[in-house]
Amino acid sequence: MKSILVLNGPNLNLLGIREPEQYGSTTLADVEALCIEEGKRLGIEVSCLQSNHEGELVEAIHGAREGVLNGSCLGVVFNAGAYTHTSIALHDAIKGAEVPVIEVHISNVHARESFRHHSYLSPAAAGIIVGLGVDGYLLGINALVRRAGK
Ligand code: CA2
Repeated sequence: MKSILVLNGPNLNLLGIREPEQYGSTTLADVEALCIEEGKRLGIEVSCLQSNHEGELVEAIHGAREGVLNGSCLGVVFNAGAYTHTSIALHDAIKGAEVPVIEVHISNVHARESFRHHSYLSPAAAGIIVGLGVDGYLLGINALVRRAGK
């Protein structure tokens, strides 16, 4: 069975617990369960990881490389949180590992503070989904599946 990694960055463990007006009331555990369910529907094994540490996120991207190279992994659905706007290390990891990444943001970052308008990840991403709430993760999973079928 093919696999997809759903990767979440800093503070996304607070999803559904704080700032529901910005990010909704769905918790990270809910999001992960929805992603696993969507994977089952599509015949894909979805694994999920959240980390508040940049280096762990870099290593998770590196870890997906082997599966992508041998065809068992379709890629990564990645919400890097605030590291989106700061991390050259994550840009380099995505480029270096040659892993297809769908960048996801729950909120419409372009309708928010200007410091959220720039993403270091977008130039390295296979695609970007912004502002569609937690549905963005499910759309990202579907995008990786459809992309692999081309
Ligand atoms: O909209 C998104 O998905 C973001 O990636 C979320 C990040 C933010 O820094 C990006 O600019 C956009 C923040 C994730 C933190 O999530 C929280 C959830 C509840 C309470 C506090 C933070």
